[in-house]
Amino acid sequence: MNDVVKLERHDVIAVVTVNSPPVNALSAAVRRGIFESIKTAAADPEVQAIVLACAGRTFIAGADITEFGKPPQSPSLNEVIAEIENCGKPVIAAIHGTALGGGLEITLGCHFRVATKEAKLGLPEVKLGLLPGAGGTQRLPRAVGPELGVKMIVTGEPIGAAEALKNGLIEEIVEGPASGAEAFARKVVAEKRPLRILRNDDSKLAAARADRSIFTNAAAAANKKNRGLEAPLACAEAVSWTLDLPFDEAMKKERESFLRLVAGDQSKAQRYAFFSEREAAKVQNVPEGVKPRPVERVAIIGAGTMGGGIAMSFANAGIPVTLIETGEEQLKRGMGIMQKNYDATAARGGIPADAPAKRMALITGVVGLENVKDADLIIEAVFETMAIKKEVFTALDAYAKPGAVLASNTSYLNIDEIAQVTKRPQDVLGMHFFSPANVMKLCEIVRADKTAPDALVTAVAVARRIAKVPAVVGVADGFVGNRMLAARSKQSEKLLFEGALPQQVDAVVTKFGMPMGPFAMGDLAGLDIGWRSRKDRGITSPIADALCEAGRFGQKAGKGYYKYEAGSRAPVPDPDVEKLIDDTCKSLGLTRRIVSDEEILERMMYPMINEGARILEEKVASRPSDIDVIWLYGYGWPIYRGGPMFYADQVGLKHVAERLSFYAKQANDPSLEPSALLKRLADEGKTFASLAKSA
Ligand code: 3H9
Repeated sequence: MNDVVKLERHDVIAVVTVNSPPVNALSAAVRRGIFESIKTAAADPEVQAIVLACAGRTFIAGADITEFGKPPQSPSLNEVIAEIENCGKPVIAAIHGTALGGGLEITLGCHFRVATKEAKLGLPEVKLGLLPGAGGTQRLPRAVGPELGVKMIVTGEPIGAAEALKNGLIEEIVEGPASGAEAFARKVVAEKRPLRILRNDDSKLAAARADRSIFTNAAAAANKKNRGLEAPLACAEAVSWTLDLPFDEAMKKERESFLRLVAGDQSKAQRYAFFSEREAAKVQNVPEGVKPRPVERVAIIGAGTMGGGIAMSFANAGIPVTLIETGEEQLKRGMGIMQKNYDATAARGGIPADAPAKRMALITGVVGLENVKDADLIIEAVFETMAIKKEVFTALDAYAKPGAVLASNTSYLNIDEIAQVTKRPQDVLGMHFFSPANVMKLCEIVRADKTAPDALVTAVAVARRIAKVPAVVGVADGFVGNRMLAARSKQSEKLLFEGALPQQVDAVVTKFGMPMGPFAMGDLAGLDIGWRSRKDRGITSPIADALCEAGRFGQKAGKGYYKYEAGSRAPVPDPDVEKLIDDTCKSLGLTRRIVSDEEILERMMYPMINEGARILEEKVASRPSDIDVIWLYGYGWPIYRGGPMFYADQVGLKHVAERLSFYAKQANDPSLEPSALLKRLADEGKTFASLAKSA
């Protein structure tokens, strides 16, 4: 039919094959090709059934996201689906890989669906800030019932072939997708099976139409984790129209809702996050064709919270791990915590009942660094002290096999210095995981001075294999994320001296969409850690020090910046803290003032953005989008705000720069002055995004 869609005839069966790598997204050419193929096959008197299949690694993975926001080209996806649905001959979708978004919607216009056993089917539009815009909100609930339908559409999570079969989304599980679908098509023809046209089939809606709570309960359950997001609510509302409105009217409303969301700021931010995440995995400044080294076994040094979490991430991906401790006691403790963690997840239904045993079997706990000898990748996760790190790396140099990648999970320390103690600095880099490491998706991959390109791409590839989002950064104190966080912490502390209270600052930050404010976060991490480190370095921080002197170490002590009821993690504002802040300020001769929420927000965000700009100037990060990825996946930055650099572009760099200058003068703090890069972009009326384009 065209370059990307082929039409063949196998006697009475027409086979339409989409071949548009990498994921067969529904570009205008693909839509046109399918439309014309169906029309041709429907008009061919010899053809009795039509199979729609895909070449390559997957069935259609959705609309072409890069086309959003551009002038629409016909035929629209709805027109393609209508052509299929109304063609009068059985159309069978042959699904393999992932049938997602518009890809699944096309199959819902088909009369039958078959899939291979590893296939996944879903409507993930919500993750891009959208709702399914080609009938998915109306046809999927008709196929699987409104309970599962609303769950799949609101969470965006796909289901596997077995569940799809159980719930009537597919008719059969087949071996080869196209050949299986063809055999199925011959059966349909022989049996003269009536076409199943979902738009006309309300049978699965009857129960929820009679008892609305079936739907509302399922919608509420699916919508639990969506603070601040518009799309999940729009998704649930659209599915509810299956119960209340005629199909065509609901389709009109679905379209309107889709167009509203696709033009909105949230979806723009979420689509930006999707592409930024993929961009981050493309390592810059490595020679073309560099291949990752093979990694079959990993060793992790240290079975503490970080080491254990990292080990679990590998075991979750089926990669065998040697977990190494200095003594039996520590090892037993670490192994016990992982087991408990897995058991709790299985008890919650988060993983299958047999998963804890299977995953623990992949983790071999041993004592002694000499046990790293078989590992292709070694990740050190011991105490954050340079002397200890150096000791460990000296030993790794002695025991690791040639070519093994040696990674440190340090969150601050200089990897160049660590690499120097080995005779193989080309194999040394940082892999900075975020706590809890088995949950948080970010991995900052730190490229040191001498890191070899193939060692670097190995770390990136491994991170992706264990379902982490890698972002390559350079050596710097705190790398990217923690360095920017330090800029924010400095301001949050200052705000207390000037007149704000912890609960006011935290409320502004959480209202913005972050999961926690800086003070609740401090309480969670433990205030004594910073106190000890300040003492070591001869630094004071009068309010934080006074809290620690009063035994207020945070959550673990039941009190910190807040108080905590026994057994509760919920921070409760404490008048004693207010008094402590007041007294400290008085003793320092400081007069407190009313600080507005607007000032708090600007002083929490803009200094961080300024630090991000410095990080770009210094080439510690190579793309603004990498910085955004780091904040999205390591610090819980709200996805609908895209990341700090994206947010700054939305606010306008001129405004950000002006406010920073203002606060620099107000606080007599020259470090708040806009960085050279920020100032230049602001003066030229440009954005951080323009840097990526010019690169
Ligand atoms: C939708 O369908 C709306 C409709 O309801 C209504 C319309 C009216 N478009 O992730 P990978 C690119 S919304 C364009 O690394 P994997 C991706 O950028 C859509 N490009 O591979 C990357 O490019 P590059 C609903 C896309 O194997 C390359 O493909 N669908 C699209 O790890 C490989 O991607 C979704 O939200 C796309 N739709 O994972 C599904 N998808 O190599 C989104 C991918 O230049 N996609 N690319 O960096 C995914 O979830 C994953 O890509 C998938 C493959 C699971 C398919």
